[in-house]
Amino acid sequence: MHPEALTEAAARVAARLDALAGCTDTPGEITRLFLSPAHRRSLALLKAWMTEARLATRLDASGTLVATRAGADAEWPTLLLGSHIDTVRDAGKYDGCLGIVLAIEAAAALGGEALPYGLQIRAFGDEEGVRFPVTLTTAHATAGTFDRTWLDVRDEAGVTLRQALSDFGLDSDQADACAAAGAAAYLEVHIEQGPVLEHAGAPLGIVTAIAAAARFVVQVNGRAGHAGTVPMDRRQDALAAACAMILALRNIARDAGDVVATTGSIAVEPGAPNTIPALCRFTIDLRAPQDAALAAAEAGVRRALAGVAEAERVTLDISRTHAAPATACATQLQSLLAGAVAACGLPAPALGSGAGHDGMAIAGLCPIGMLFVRCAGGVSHSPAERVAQEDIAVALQALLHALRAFRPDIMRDA
Ligand code: HGY
Ligand code: MN
Ligand code: MN
Repeated sequence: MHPEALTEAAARVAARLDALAGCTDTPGEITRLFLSPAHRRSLALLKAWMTEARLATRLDASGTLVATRAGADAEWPTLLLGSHIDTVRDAGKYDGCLGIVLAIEAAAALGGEALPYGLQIRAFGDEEGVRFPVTLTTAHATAGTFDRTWLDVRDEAGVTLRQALSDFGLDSDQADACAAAGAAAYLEVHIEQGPVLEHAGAPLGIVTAIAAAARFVVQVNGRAGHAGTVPMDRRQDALAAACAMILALRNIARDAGDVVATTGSIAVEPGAPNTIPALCRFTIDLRAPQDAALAAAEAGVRRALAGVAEAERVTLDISRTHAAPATACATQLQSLLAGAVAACGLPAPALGSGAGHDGMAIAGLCPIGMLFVRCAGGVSHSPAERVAQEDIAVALQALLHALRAFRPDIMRDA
């Protein structure tokens, strides 16, 4: 692609990301939850851009927007390009969306150029798992591993996923019948969400593997009481106990070295300033590069929380709401992407991903590859998320190289 055309395309990608950022459920910030009005508005924008890029679009029953490039024979293997368009609360505008808008731009740049494979873009609607206490449901639908029990999980308003799909105009009974056919491989371009590329002075990086992850909801049950009359040594304070538990799990992660543990949300009942908390519910997000380290960390966390519960005379319920094993990126796709980045005259550092991605589910369908794009300060899941337009340009250039170099038969012994 000529430098001027590349600069123009990168500017278009940046402008489209700004337009998508306007699709929010909360004015003044970027919050776009699964099957929300903002999700619907973002789909309208993406469909228009996909149609402009001569892609045929359809929304599948799980809430994934599928865009298929014309010209491939039905029995040709397909290369999937994907990422997610849902966000965390008060998010940045690049996490997920960058991969989709870049894929559309690459399809448009290819025009009618012949490729020896089918090309499909999949915009997943539920990677963050913020609205419902499950995650990666749409990528699992594409992988053919959608669990029908997820249809009964409820959001904070008590709406089931089944109802939310139906309210969105989707047939929830078909949510587990959305598997992609003939997928030879999956590629995702995504911001790094960490500082490694910036420290290395590299705009792009090749992902080697995605860390193992597990999420839990912990409920601590104490006993409500009058804040002024219950002696300190007679309390069963659910919130004080939860605080001790959260600090204990943080210390376990700190001591383990390669484990990260986060409590991202907490709720207290009854929530009155002069009442000893009877109940506290909080989340745990636990990750480690390898499955064994994650399992050891989980065992340590369970032991520590049980010890605090006993000491504080409260009861404890820990339920795991998500688990995804460490997921390797196929060596063939790592080499394909490294060659594409090198063809752009750039270094191609390899790095692991501490963040989770749709590829963790898609790996159950076909081999996956990921290209990371540098983001300022490694900041993500924040409105401070930033990607330089020059880095968008080289990411597009590298993606085009990879698409032109990809041959399904390189995946033969993946
Ligand atoms: O949590 C994650 O790592 C991803 O952003 N969903
Ligand atoms: Mn993401
Ligand atoms: Mn994210």
